[in-house]
Formats: sequence, C-alpha cells, structure tokens
Amino acid sequence: MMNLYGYWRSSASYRVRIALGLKGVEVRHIPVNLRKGEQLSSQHSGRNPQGYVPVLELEDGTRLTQSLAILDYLDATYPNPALMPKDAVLRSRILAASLVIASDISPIQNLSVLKYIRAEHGQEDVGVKKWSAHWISKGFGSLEKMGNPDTKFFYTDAPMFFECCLVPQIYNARRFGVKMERYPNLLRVEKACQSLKAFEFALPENQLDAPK
Ligand SMILES: N[C@@H](CCC(=O)N[C@@H](CS)C(=O)NCC(=O)O)C(=O)O
Repeated sequence: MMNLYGYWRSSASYRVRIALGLKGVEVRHIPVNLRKGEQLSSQHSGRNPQGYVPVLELEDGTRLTQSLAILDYLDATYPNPALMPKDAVLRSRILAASLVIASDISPIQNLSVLKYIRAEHGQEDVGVKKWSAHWISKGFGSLEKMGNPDTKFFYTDAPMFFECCLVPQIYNARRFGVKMERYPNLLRVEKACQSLKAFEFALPENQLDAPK
C-alpha cells in the first residue's frame, strides 16, 4: 500500500485525498503535524526537500511531491475515472483554473508565508487573516468568470483536477472569513462535489489527525 504523508487541514493534502477517493485508491495516511513543525524535521526533509506536505510514497519507496504532480501520477496510473479530459483545449482550461488556485492563491497563504509575515512585519492574526482573504477573493473573482455554467461541475460533467483544488480552497476561504455568497458559480460546483463520497471522506474533520 502507498503512504500519504499529509496533515488534516493542509489544502494540498486535501486535494490528493479527494483524487485518491475518486479513483478508489486506498493509502496509509501518515500525519505530519504542521503546527508542531514536524515538516521541518530532518526526517521529513528527507521525504521532501521543500519541507511541505503532501508526499505520496509508492510501494517501492519512490516519493512524489507537489499535489498537482501527484494528481497527474494518479491519473496516469489509475486512469478510471479520468481527472483530465482528452480534449486538449478543455484540458488546458482545467489546468489553468487549477493553477489559479495552486499557483496563484494557495502559496501566498501557506503556513510558512503567514509565519514570515507575522514575524517580519509584526502583523497580528487579524492582519494575516485579512491578507489571506484578500488574495483568495481576488482569485475567486477571476474563477467566477471562468467555467461552463451548463456543466454539472466547473467545465465538465464529472469532477476533474479543478474540483480537487476548488473544494479545499473554499474550505480555507471560509476559515479566513471570505464572503462565499459573492461566488455563486463556485458554490454551485462545491455543492455538486458535496454529493460525492470521495469529497466527504477527504474532509479535514474526517481525518485521523483532526482534533476530536
Ligand atoms: N505547491 C505545493 C504546496 C504544498 C504546501 O504548501 N503544503 C503546505 C500545507 S497545505 C505545507 O506543507 N506547509 C508547511 C509550511 O508552510 O511550513 C503542493 O501543491 O503540494
């Protein structure tokens, strides 16, 4: 069985949990406690030199990092159901929307970035929360104008890479106080996802390392 090193509230780990659930692949979940700084241990940097989760460890010990690269690996090795369509334009659109989240929104509210802002600029939690809400809202504003209103999910009638990224990002948005009612299209897609077991099992509060 493969090992997934992750953290209950990590949105990048959450993306991978959703993809595994959609594909029906079972893994051993190994928590890395980000609040306690376990990601900075030499043990974890041996798994991922970046000191981030998630890390997917294959049965032969090969370690994969970067959530979208892990999704790509899972899609190549467990092709059904596909998390990317065959059509090249649609594929590119789905990847672009996924990258709005994974490259443009998410990195600027990473734990280490927020810690740095707090430490270097003496920001209180409220300032950091405002910072995160600002960048999430900017990204969501753009995403709201993308997608296809006639499909069940964002661009397709089945969940793809994008939905694996969107649902965790909405979870984070609520933590940072973003007013989600401004994004009805994104909420419509989230609702479609919530009807699927894979999304329910992947929820942060359903993870073993979530506080009880
Ligand atoms: N681009 C990476 C980002 C991974 C990432 O930012 N992981 C966060 C949790 S969501 C983390 O491990 N943060 C630890 C830290 O900032 O110290 C991916 O998609 O896997």
